[in-house]
Amino acid sequence: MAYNYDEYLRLEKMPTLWCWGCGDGVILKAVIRAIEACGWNMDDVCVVSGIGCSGRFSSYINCNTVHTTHGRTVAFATGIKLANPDKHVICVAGDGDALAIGGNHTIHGARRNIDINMIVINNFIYGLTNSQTSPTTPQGMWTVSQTAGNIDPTFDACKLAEAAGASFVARETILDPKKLEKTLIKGFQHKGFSFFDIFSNCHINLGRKNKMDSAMKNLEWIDSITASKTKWEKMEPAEQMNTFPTGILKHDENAKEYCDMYKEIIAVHQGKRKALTQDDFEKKI
Ligand SMILES: Cc1ncc(C[n+]2csc(CCOP(=O)(O)OP(=O)(O)O)c2C)c(N)n1
Ligand code: SF4
Ligand SMILES: [Mg+2]
Repeated sequence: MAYNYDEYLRLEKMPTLWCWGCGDGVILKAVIRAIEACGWNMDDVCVVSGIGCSGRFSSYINCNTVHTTHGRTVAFATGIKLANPDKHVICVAGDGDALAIGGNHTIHGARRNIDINMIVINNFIYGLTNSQTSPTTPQGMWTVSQTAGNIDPTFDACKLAEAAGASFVARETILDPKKLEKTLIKGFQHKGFSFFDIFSNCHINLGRKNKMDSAMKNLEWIDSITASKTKWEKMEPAEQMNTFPTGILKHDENAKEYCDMYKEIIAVHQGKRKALTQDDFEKKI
C-alpha cells in the first residue's frame, strides 16, 4: 500500500523547488516516516533549516518550522530546545551550512550533547549557489570556485561529530531509504545530540561538470565511495581511507544530556539542590 504523506506535507507548497531527481526529497520522506514511527505528534516537532537547497526542507514539512540563516541551525535549535525541552527538535543543514560557515555551531552542539537531531544533507557541494567547493567536496573535482580541480582535502563529518562529543553518530545514503529511515528512528529515539551525515546527490551542480550528469550516475559514485560499517571494518587500511563507513558509528546512551544538566542548574538557583560537583559530570570528563 502506498504511504500517505499528505498530512505531513504543506501541499500548497508543492511542487517543490528541488530539481527533478534531487535526493533532498528522499530524505524528506524518510524523515516523515521516522517521525511517524516514533509516534511523534507534528505539533511537538520543530524543524530548523538553514539556507541552501537543503534549507527548503522547512518549507515543505508540516510541523513547527524555522527557516533560519545560513550556518545557524544549531544555534537556533539550541535556544528552541532549551525553552521547550519536551519537544523534538530536528536541524536540517547542507554540508556547507553545517560544516563550513556553521562548523563552529555544529562542534559546540555536539560538545554539549544537547538533545537535537542534526541531519546534514551532504551532497558534496554548495548546491543552491551553483557549485562552489564545500568542506566535503572530494579532491580533484571541478567546482566553480576551483575550476582546475579542488585541492582542499575532503572531510569526514562523522569523525568531527564523534570527536566533539555527539553521543549518536551515523552515516547513511539515499541509496537505501529504508535503512536510512531505520537509522533516523534510532537517532530520533536517542536522548542527546544525534548527528546524521546523509550522502545525497546533486547531479545538477556537482554532477554535471564531474561526469555524473544524472541522478543515477551521481548515486553510483556515492555507492562506490561507501560501504557498510561491517564491510568497512574488514577492509585494508588503504581501502578504508578511500571509503566512508555507513550505519550507526557511535551510540552512547550514558552521556549526560544538556537540558537535563540545565534543569539541575535551575534547581541549584531555586535552592532545591546543592551546586554541581565534578562527580555529577563524571561521565563527561
Ligand atoms: C551568511 C551567508 N553567507 C553566504 C550565503 C550564500 N549561500 C546561500 S546557500 C550557500 C551554500 C549552500 O550549500 P549547502 O549548505 O551545502 O546547501 P545545499 O544548497 O547544497 O543544500 C551559500 C554560500 C548566505 N545565504 N548567507
Ligand atoms: S541544485 Fe542540486 S541540491 Fe539543489 S535542488 Fe538541484 S539537484 Fe538538488
Ligand atoms: Mg551542499
